[in-house]
Amino acid sequence: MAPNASDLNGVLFETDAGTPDMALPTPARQQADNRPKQYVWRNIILFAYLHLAALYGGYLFLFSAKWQTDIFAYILYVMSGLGITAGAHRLWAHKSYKAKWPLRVILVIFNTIAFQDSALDWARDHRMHHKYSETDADPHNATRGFFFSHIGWLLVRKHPDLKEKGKGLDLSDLYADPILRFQKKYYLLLMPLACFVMPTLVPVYLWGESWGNAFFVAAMFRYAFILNVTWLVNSAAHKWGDKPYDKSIKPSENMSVALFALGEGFHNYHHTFPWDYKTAELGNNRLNFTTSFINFFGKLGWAYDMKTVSEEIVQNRVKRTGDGTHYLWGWGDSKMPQEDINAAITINPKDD
Ligand code: ST9
Ligand code: ZN
Ligand code: ZN
Repeated sequence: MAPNASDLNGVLFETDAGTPDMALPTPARQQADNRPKQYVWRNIILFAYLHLAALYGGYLFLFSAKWQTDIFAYILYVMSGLGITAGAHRLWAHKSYKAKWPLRVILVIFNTIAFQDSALDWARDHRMHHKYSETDADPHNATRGFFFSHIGWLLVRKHPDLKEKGKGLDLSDLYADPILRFQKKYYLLLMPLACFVMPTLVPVYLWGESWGNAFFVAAMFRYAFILNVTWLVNSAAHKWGDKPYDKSIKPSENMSVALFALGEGFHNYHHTFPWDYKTAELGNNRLNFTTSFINFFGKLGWAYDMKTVSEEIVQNRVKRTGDGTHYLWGWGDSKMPQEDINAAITINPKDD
């Protein structure tokens, strides 16, 4: 079944929007059926092992590893995180900006270190997550609960609705990129090298770390940590937080998640305006390292055509569908408390 306006449950690109303030013409619905789950025991066993190994790695991180190994694990976390946020998410899934090939190569390397499957498959699932948000065709449908949207969805077969509706997704832009095709074609070779082998070899050979510390800290602990941070966007940020932009959907503004997810926790904004390269409203850049990263490459000319949403559209949307938690629009806003007005310092005051 091809996607059409009547079965969409969320916008993905501007072209999906049907109102002047960029919403769907029909209200979003939340839905999950009671179909029995088909467990995938291979994944259950592998994820159980990963998390046990990561707990041990966390202990070694604190009490045994060399400081160089800890810093290296942190650098890998940021690099692989950017491969997801700036790469798979904002560039490939949402087309919210464009990148010249050297930046795409950097991002695809970072993305392979993250091992969240090929960027092509990641973007395919993520496009479904936005278009059919919180229905059976959403891979990590949050209406199935915290556990399912966090990790449970990777432990069972996908819902037939997802596979059916997914046939209508347009992925031609992604398949047109030879860099993405190369990553997908050689994924089973490149991914183990980037996510497990390289992170283990570097500490052992460059600063004499033990094999155990290198593997459990820089590979297993770092990998499981970033996976869980990513999954928190699907679970926690679809459950807890304010909804200043659209109160009819589950995605919420979750600052704690944004802090760890390199700026990806402003999820009510993101589901309302998914094509905005900042995934957050202007002013939230303090927690948005990914936006600073893209802006840096923007200055070099490697990132370009960054899309964002005008303040007027955001303001109209906040007024129409927000839950009233949006911060003040500026000086003189009717919600501004009198004590803040009294306490404000005015430089060079002049009555006019
Ligand atoms: C991982 C991914 O963890 C995490 C993604 C999280 C996304 C978060 C988004 C949040 C916003 C961004 C914030 C980023 C923050 C980052 C912070 C960083 C500091 N459309 O999948 P299969 C069809 S991965 C269309 O095998 P099963 C298709 O025909 C972890 N069609 O389904 C396909 O065949 P093919 C490591 C679709 O058999 C066929 O179905 N990876 C779609 O039900 C079979 O597909 C793993 O652990 C679609 N969307 O198995 C692997 N999907 O592919 C986990 C499927 O040939 N995955 N089709 O075209 C699996 O093992 C399996 O997918 C499964 C389902 C068991 C879950
Ligand atoms: Zn979401
Ligand atoms: Zn998204």
